[in-house]
Amino acid sequence: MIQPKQLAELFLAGNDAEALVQVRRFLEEHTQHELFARLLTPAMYHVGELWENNEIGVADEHLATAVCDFVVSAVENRKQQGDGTERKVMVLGPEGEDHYIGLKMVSSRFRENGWSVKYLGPNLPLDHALDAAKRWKPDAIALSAALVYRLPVIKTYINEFLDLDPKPIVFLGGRAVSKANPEALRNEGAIVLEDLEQLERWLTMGEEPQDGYGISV
Ligand code: B12
Repeated sequence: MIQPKQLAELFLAGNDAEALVQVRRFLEEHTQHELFARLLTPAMYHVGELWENNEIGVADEHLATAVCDFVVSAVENRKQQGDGTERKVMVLGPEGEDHYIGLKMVSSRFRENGWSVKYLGPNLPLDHALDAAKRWKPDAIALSAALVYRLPVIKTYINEFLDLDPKPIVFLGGRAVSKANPEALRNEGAIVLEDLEQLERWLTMGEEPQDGYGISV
């Protein structure tokens, strides 16, 4: 079975065809959640390390991202159109945030768990996010932040979303969350999920997060 670093090499070589072959092979014995958590995320984190150490350049990292993006889309399980009674989630990154592969994975996991998803992508200004939420009235809004200095902006988004009527559940995740002190994020009223594993448990165990896996406030 392919390892994350080997997959990262295929990403960096721009070898989308072989990357997809390997990923489909992995999926013969693993779930989509495992693919995201155990193979694709570590592969991209490895790309990040190579970039940080100047072993690869910006163009290489962009190419790797594009291939990863392609693979995430290619393994998406699109089910039949729902009957309109599914729970609804809006998924987005705040203004200034360019990282979006994690958001796409989160969208996919909601979809596979039967939710109706509007993936609004990264870098969405607050006014537009609020406008979309007022029109669509989602049950939940999932936000992602990759960089710790994004957290003050995220807090503004959370507060504004929680003022909506009807009030959605607001999820916050992303690399910044797993690097930050969760205590600092507690009093914002969002459910802070440190990784896809925690999201999976929330999605499969129902509405009430249990202490110990989610930092629910
Ligand atoms: C690709 C990449 C880019 C691309 C993004 C392209 C894109 N469309 O996404 C580009 C070139 C735009 C970019 C830019 C920058 N980047 Co960048 N980037 C990366 C890289 C290599 C991979 C990102 C990625 O796709 N990861 C894979 C995904 C799946 O991981 P993830 O986002 O963490 O998501 C997972 C979890 O966090 C979680 N999750 C995420 N969101 C949510 C939400 C919810 C609700 C839940 C439940 C879970 C969840 O689930 C996901 C699946 O496991 C990372 C390395 C890394 N460690 O991630 C650096 C990295 C994040 N970038 C970094 C930096 C510094 C930058 C820049 C500031 C560089 C610069 N000087 O311009 C800019 C900032 C841009 C901006 N304004 O946002 C640093 C951050 C370091 C730090 N101190 O925080 C990193 C870590 C690289 C490094 N090692 O130095 N980057």
